Amino acid sequence: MEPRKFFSLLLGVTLALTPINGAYDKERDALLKGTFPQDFIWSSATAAYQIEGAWNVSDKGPSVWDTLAHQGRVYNQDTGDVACDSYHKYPEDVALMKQMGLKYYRFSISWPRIFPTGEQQDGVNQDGVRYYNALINELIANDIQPMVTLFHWDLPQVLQDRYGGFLNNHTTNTTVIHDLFGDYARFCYQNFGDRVKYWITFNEPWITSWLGYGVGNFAPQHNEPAEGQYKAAHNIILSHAKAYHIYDDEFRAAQGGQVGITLNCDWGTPKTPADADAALRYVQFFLGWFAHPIYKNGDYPEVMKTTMARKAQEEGRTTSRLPEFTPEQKLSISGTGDFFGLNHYTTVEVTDACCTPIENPNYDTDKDVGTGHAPDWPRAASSWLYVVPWGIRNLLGFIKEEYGDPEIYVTENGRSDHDQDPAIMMDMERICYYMMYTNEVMKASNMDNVKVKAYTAWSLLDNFEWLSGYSERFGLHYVDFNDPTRTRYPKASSVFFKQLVRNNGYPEGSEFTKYVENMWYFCHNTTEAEVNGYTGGASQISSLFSLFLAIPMMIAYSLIA
Ligand code: PNW
Repeated sequence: MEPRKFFSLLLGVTLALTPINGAYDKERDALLKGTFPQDFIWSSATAAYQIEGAWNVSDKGPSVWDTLAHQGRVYNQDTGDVACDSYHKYPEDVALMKQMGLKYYRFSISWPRIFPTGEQQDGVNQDGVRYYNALINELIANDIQPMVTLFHWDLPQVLQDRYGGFLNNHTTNTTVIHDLFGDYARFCYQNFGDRVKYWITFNEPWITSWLGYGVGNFAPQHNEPAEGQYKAAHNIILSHAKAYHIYDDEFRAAQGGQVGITLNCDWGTPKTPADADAALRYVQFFLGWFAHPIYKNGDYPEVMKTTMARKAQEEGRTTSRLPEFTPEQKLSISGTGDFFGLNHYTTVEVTDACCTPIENPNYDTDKDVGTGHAPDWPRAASSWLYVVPWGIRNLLGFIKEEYGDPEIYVTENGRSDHDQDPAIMMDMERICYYMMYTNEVMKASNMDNVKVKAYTAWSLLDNFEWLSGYSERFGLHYVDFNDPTRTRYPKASSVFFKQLVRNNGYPEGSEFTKYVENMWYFCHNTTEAEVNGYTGGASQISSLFSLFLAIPMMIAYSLIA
């Protein structure tokens, strides 16, 4: 039998045997055919601490994540000491991108690899500068444009010890952390800006602020949930503005690049119509906390300010736990984003939860909302990551309306699976995730006229997944962390992504789109089955996958690869 016939027959059988998912909404979840705008940017992302290793090579200083990991605080006592060893293996990483036809790469620079103490006056680590120059040159030589994040959580430990990191004097005029971040940014613009045209100041300040300085389970492990996150966020926003203006004043004319920030946000959907305000409040406290000052008017969202003022009264405080910007600061913060960087993974269901207890206030209860998830939303390996493709379309639409229709770069999106034996190389769930989410992004772009300019897959490689260590895998490529050579192996999702990039979406009539059409309902169904059969290890559906999908997938690849 001709392979193509055999393939569709097999899929037909699979489809017939697949129960219809009650959550599938014919209209909302339908496959959109078409392509992204011609200049659309397809990229993949990593971060320094998660892939580089070489934690103490040359004069690199320790970061707060080195400290946390060396204290044994990570699952399985994993550390980023070696990670993917990209410090040495970067040419292989670049070759993988080339293979996939990617023309952009988002990576981060490790601050303490450049300035070991975080301060230029204490010395520069020239080997660190050489490393990033070599990586950037390798990218350019392969026709891949670098998008560089200046801060992806690895604060120099010395800055935490000397100044309290981002807690440093947050409401006085003597704050040094803004200037230090500005110096570091300037040094990067100076040394790499001739070749780097996309700069992201901070990655997910929400995580640094809340998990790093509020909850304190992330580095630098400062536990002060009533106020720590508000102070840190305040400083991060001002540091961002500083770095933006340095580029604007000193480099833009000569280098002609763009500077933005990457914010993360889960979409909040109301559980019932009565929870609509609560859902909005949730998004304002999450995304608006940073986006409102930077992309709107230099100040926190109104609902955040009024809510926090009311809390202060209830708590008998004279001032709000949410700090205030001075009029000059507001002016300097407003409009400091040439593009809007967005990391998005999941959606939560929000309920109104009025009047939580005030004895131990914290950012979670400050919002007066409850969060959960619908029973039919499938879950990834990460406990927080539920697969809700339509959420990203809603969030993109919200950003368009709320922040004056900015150019949006999706700088991360992806899903995890488990570190298990045998390794998940036929990563159908990841293929389905990318298929469904990118299609929703295309709806936002082509149907809702959102200016989405880029889509970035997290991640190029399996890597150090923060507190989960190497137990959760997000990569398009598999890395064996027990193998000293850290060989990379392409997963099925990298083949899928290559086709997606080559097709620039889902053009009518292409072989790729036909394949996607065949997979569409299966993707919307199997992921649900996965959560039902979820055991923490291999899900029941995995066996179904290998039986009904692995074989047709192989054939599909031979047809379309
Ligand atoms: C982002 N959460 O982090 C980061 O930018 C990446 O470094 C990370 O690897 C990726 O998403 C996957 O997690 C997050 O607990 C880390 O809700 C944790 C959470 C969300 C995002």
